[in-house]
Amino acid sequence: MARDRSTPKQARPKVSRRGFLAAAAVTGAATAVASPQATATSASSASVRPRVPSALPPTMRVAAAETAAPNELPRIGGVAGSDFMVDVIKTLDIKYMPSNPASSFRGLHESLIDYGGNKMPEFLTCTHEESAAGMAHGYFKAAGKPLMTLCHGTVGLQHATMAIYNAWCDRVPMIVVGGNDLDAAHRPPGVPTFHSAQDINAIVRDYTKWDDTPVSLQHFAQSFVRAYKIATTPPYGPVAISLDAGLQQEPVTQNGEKLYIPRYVPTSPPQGDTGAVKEAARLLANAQNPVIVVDRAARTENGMRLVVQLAEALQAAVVDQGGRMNFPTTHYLRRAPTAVNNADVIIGMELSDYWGTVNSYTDNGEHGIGVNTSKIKPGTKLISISSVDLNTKSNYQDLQRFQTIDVQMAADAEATLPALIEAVKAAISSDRKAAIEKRGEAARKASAEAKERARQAAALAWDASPVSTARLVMETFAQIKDLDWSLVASSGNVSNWPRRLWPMEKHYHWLGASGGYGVGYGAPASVGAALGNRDLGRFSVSIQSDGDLMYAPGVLWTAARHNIPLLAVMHNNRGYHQEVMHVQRLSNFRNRVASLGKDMGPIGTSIQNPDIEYHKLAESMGWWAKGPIKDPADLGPALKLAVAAVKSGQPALLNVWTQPR
Ligand SMILES: Cc1ncc(C[n+]2csc(CCOP(=O)(O)OP(=O)(O)O)c2C)c(N)n1
Ligand SMILES: [Mg+2]
Repeated sequence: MARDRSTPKQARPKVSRRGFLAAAAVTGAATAVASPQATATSASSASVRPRVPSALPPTMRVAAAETAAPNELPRIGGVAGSDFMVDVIKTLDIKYMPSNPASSFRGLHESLIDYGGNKMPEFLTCTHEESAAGMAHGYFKAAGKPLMTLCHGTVGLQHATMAIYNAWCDRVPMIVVGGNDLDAAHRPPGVPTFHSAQDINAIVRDYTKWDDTPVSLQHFAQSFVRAYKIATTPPYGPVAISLDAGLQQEPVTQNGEKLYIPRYVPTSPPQGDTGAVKEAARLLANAQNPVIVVDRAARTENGMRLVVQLAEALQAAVVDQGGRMNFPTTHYLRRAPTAVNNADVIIGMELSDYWGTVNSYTDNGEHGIGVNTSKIKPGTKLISISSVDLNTKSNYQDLQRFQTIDVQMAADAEATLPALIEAVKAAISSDRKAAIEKRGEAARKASAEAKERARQAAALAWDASPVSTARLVMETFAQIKDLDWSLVASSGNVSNWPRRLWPMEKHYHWLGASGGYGVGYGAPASVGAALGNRDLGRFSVSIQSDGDLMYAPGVLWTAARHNIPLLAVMHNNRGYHQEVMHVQRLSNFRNRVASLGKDMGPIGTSIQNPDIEYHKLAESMGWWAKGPIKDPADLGPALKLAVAAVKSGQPALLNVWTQPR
């Protein structure tokens, strides 16, 4: 793709940007029935001035703007500004654009599909902006490339917010473009004005890394490339661009200067300071019991390899908190979170909650305010590598409680690991080698014992009906184990069985959770990740909870419409079980019996009476679906059929009734 190029010189168009917009608005008004204001004015000039109410009902024009067919617009000469925007977007190789359509970005929409050929990016029709942003979130974690999404002014962006917040907390990049008509003197009154704001980016400013409102086409080119760069420099995160409707529709006039597209060159990630890396290596090499804790340490396939190298060099226990696939579940150095208790040195890499890693909080204190205790021995040295230290947004509380750290690097863990591994190897003296070897032997024994315990726990209630979560998870694995599988999401709570029992060794075997714990992530993120996996030839499977699916089930249709194969195995416990337990605990605490109404859980926490027929819901939107499965003996055969459907290129859903968790 040519870069730094200019657009061809255009003759000055006959209709100016604002003349064109005003004409469109006037044409709309003229064809509608005369507005109340117009009637009032003509009446007053004829005879007595009638009383005009201070708050007028919506005019026909207002009502027509989003309910009637738009009027024919005059033809413009020259190149539309949004065609140039498409040229800019195409330099960044953004493959898809999951979006819900809207008039505030109609200029860009039309250019993308007609001038841009609906390729790079391809418009994926979404039924909710939250689903679109959730898809972009999941896609990035499977494919390692960001997507863009278009949102309609105030209202579309408001819908997208929770998914953007999850991506922010999960350190995932996406480019959010919101349509907005800025010029109050010229924008169409009525609905388009309700959908405009001075600054739509304010809606998401607290949880985006950067945003801008370009006021010229050249400004757009700079901002878009800058937005992409900022989003994809660790710590990754969403960015927002407010796109003026006038700027999209205005023809390219060039104003005497040539438009150009800045060339995109990736920024290298921040690496830990050499002195701090050496000090960390010295502490780790001389520790009796070093522990490595990882959450989003591995950004790429190579990240996992590096974590393994560091762990093996030290024969140190690794606690994988699971924000990403950081460490193989089959590795003998993998350990439970309690491993920190006996550590003398802990290195935390890209942890979302360092305080919570080394302290415990129990929500049942004497006064109902919780008990805080340290999990670690006094004097334990703490090391941290986290690029999130470079984020400085302050309103949302995703930085968690403050934790004092002995050696703290505001740097990307994956980029720092090669230097740290070298420094650790150099710092291990020959007399330490035997002790380190010995740690490895003990770890192998502990690992085998932990696996056996997990297997025994999974066997409990194996034949229960509704189906136990361990059985749900292991029957699923039995059907996919020979495929190149990827567990794209696990919503609700299935007692972490996949990460306890599935042999996960590739970086896409587990993609992590939502980040911000905003429920409603599972369904759209699974579809987005399945899209990324589809293009890479991988088989996608998700554990799909009932509560999560009902936030925005329309994403099921998007999966079928765009031929995205995904096996969704439902953990349908007929309720918001997490909340069942919260209300139950509070009732106990207050010496009361929780009121159940007619349901299983406290009022407000069950999803039953009527029971939702998720298989029918999915089927109605083009999925292969079966259920409800209540007898565990029926699960294996149904899964076999579902896997075959997914292999044929379809999404498939199994509605399985499960135990609470
Ligand atoms: C957007 C949002 N709304 C509400 C909550 C509170 N919440 C946390 S877990 C949960 C239950 C989710 O139900 P489901 O997905 O079925 O999982 P389960 O707990 O039943 O396993 C709810 C409502 C939340 N975290 N996010
Ligand atoms: Mg549930």
